[in-house]
Amino acid sequence: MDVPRYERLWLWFGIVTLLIFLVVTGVMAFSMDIHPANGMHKTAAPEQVLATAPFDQPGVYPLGNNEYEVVMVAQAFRFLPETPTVPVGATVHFRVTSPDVVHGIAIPQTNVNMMVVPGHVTDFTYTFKEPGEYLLLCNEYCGVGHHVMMGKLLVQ
Ligand SMILES: [Cu+2]
Repeated sequence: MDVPRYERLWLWFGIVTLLIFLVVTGVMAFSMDIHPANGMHKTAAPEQVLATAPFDQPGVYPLGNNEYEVVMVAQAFRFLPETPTVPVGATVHFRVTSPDVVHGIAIPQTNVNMMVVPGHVTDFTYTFKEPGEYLLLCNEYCGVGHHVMMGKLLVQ
C-alpha cells in the first residue's frame, strides 16, 4: 500500500498522541486515584427509594456549623419537600433522588443544576448569599406534566 510520507507521519503522530493520553489517564486513574468529578453515587432500587432513608423523610436537616442537608425527592411531577427553607449564607448540601423517571433540578441565577436519575443519589453543595424566593425547575423532560414541575426554595 502506497501511503504518502506526510500521511504516514500524521498517522504516527495521532497514534503516539493517543498512547500518551491513555498512559497519562491510566496513571492518574489507577496509580494516583484521580477520577472525574461526579456528583452521582450510591444506588437504591427506584421502587424502594421512598421507603429508604433519608428519602423516606424529605426535608431540611441542620448539620451544625451553619450547614444544612436538604433531602429531596423529585417525582412526577413535583418536588418533595415542596418549599424547603434555608438560612442566608448557610452551606446547603442537596441530596436528591427520584423514584420514577429522570428529572432535573435547576435553580436559575445560580449554578445549581442537578440531574436526578431514578435510584441514584445526586449530591450538590451550594451557598445562597442572597435572601429570596428561588425557583426550582425540572430541566429534564419527564412526561406530560414536565412543564408544571417546579418548586420554591426560600432563603431567609
Ligand atoms: Cu421532572
